[in-house]
Amino acid sequence: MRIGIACYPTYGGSGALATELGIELAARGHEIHFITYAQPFRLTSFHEGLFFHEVEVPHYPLFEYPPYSLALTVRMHEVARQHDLEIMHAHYAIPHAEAAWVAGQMLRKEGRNLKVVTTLHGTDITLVGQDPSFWSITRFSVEQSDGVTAVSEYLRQETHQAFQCDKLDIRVVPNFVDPEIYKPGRDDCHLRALAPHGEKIVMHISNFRKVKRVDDVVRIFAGIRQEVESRLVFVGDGPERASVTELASRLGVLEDIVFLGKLESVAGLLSCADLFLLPSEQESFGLVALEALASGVPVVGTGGSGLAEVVDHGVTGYLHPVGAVEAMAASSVQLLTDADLWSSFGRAARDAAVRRYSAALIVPMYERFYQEVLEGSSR
Ligand code: GMT
Repeated sequence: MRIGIACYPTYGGSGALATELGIELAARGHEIHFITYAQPFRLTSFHEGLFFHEVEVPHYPLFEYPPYSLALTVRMHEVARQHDLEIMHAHYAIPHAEAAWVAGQMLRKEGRNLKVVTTLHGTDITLVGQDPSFWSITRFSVEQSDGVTAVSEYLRQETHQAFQCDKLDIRVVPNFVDPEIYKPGRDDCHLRALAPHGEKIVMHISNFRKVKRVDDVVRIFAGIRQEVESRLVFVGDGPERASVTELASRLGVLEDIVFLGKLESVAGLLSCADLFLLPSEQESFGLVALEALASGVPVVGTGGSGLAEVVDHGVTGYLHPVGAVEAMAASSVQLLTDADLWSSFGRAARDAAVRRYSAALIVPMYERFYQEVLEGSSR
């Protein structure tokens, strides 16, 4: 198949997933065209059958807000014509689903048929899409898509509720991981640099937005630190970064925290971790938690959203209510101080990630869904 993929190219789970999907599909013989404003951050080497088309937004003094969606639509239209694309796969509804729909309408006028598949990832539905400035266009563009997928059952239900569209057919296609890239093993990890005195390594990776509750990460770590010699490794950056430093200093744990900033690849780091923390307000899925599980690292985080479909409470990690930092700290200490428990959780984590979420299992689900959309049988 000839497939366009529109996604956010910078740090974040939806862009990471979209890029990995493109790479996997190209390896399976499909022709893949990424259409976005920068080289996707996980697209670091040459892959046969995979192309990148940059969206350039012209600046003009009149434009206080340069119209990215328009430039994206025009690029989608151009690329779809030039390469005779059959499918445009929009990852994260805003603005990709709407742009793909308009590009499809432009092509229809020319007698061409471009099918639009939209994958809902998270805050496009649960946060941003519900802002009054975006609600109606998000609902419209999702409903107009020829096929819609969501990364979890939780997100499927949230979409039905948030957009009052419970008749809309949404296929759950979970996120996936490459178990050859994310795997246990500390031979080439950076353990000595991160924990020079053999401390346990607690890790958190995110874009430091409010929804991630990074302050809770620091509070949980402060609880762990009272009981266990440990260091907290933060990967990523974002708006809440300054508040993390301030809180850590107030709680007296700043010296035990390492900030690594934004990194292109985290596989080598994850395998060094003893524990991964994800205490988010809500997660539609929690791709990074899956990457931790695949690396054999148990996860402690919050239940009540999509993370509960990824982490099995009491088997591969522990989930507690949002804000329950003491309970999360206690579960973390339990895991870090009981070597047998930690090993059994680590093995179960790796096993569940490979058995339920390996790329070899999930990518064919997308292929079958594309085929259904092309045959018009998905709706
Ligand atoms: O929705 C977002 O916050 C952005 C998005 C991203 O680009 O990182 O994250 C979402 O998509 C990921 C990939 O499907 C999911 O693993 C994350 O759980 C989800 N984030 C939230 O739901 C907060």
